[in-house]
Amino acid sequence: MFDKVLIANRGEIALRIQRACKELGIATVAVHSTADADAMHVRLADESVCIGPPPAAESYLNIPRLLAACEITGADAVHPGYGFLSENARFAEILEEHQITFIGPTSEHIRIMGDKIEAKETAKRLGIPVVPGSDGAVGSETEAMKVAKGMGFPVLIKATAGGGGRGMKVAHTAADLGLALSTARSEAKAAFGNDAVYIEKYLQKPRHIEVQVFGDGQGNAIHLGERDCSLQRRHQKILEEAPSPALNAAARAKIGETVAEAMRKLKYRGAGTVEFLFEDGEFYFIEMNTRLQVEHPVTEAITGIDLVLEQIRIAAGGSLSIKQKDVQFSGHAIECRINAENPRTFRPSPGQITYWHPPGGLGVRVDSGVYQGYRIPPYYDSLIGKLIVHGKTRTECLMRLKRALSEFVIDGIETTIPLFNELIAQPDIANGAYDIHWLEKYLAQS
Ligand code: MV4
Repeated sequence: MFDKVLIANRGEIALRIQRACKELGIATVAVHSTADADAMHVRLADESVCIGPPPAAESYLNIPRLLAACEITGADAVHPGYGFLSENARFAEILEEHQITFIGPTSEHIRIMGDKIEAKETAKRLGIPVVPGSDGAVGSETEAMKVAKGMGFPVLIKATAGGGGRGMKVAHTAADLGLALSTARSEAKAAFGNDAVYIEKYLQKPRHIEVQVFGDGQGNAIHLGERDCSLQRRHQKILEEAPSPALNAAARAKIGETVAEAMRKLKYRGAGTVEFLFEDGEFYFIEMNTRLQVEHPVTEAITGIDLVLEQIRIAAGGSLSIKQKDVQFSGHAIECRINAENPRTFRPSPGQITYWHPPGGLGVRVDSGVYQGYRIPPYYDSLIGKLIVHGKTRTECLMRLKRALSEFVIDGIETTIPLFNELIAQPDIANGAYDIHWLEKYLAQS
């Protein structure tokens, strides 16, 4: 087992990782920019290293500085969290070259899944259902038109170097295709330095359902059920839940086992999330995330499994401590992302938290790195905490969520809490009847 883990992240996920390390008796190193010197995880770490000024490029994304922090402190492993360098294959490679363990998948698997065309081809080869579309990248407009007409419009053009909604363009008719193709290509070139694009049939009312997987790197893998992440605004998840209200037990078992078997074949190591669109009872692979996700606590709530403990054990060469038959799903969980933003305009609202009172009670968890008096810096994303609520049923979970939200007091800044009070009162949300467009339609009409 590791002696010392450097946590290459900040905010709530840095504290979350620190908790798992402490439970395993592992010393922790916090790295921080000058803007995060007062962060909770820095205060609670065994050691801390200031790695630079606020800009992420000069701190949390700066590989030489992170490597230097490892060498100064003698850290023998790094946990990247999510975002920042968590899916940077080169970072994983460099750490391994310095005999420092990257707590995550192999750099090869990170690289494969980071290229969306290669990820889709790999998924298809492993038996995972994918969205109908082009066979790899499309070249000329003529080729694109042939593929599009073969599938029928509308179609979606995606950048292979994109992901998470970046570099996508819809072509509703043949007349739109040329412009959509050239725009997608030029935007991909500008954003990612790679203008390769592919085409897919555009699914118009899907849900976004992702399956949590865990592999030990030796050909064993299990799935931990799914999460429904359809409530999104501009590709930012707002609320996530497990299990999905749209799946029955048969669909859940089928997609879970399909994904687990694919990860066994791949010899995947660590935590991973396979993303699907779900429409008319069918699953369609869109992407795989080779990292721990923000919304992992809803899976922890319904399975009782600590995903970060498992990540650390696997990275230290351990085998999976659970077999598929041991995975039991119990109840229902919902996570609300509490952002320091105006609940209507979503304009960031950094500043000092003058009063902080999180909710408690049975089935209520708050993952946050802030505290009363803490000053939220304006440099990073606006997530200040996650409210995760668990109940025996979805109805009980919603009751508890409503109560927990009513208890949550955050003064001094604006937050998205009022939005959640509104949303859980909407019949579609109460009934779980929403797709990926529901929230933006709701916000547009309210
Ligand atoms: C799609 C799609 C419809 N049809 N692909 C958005 C980000 C990335 N995960 C893939 N995304 C989509 N891919 C096809 N063929 C719709 C989306 C999409 C979306 C997907 C999941 C959650 C929210 C979304 C919001 C807009 C578009």
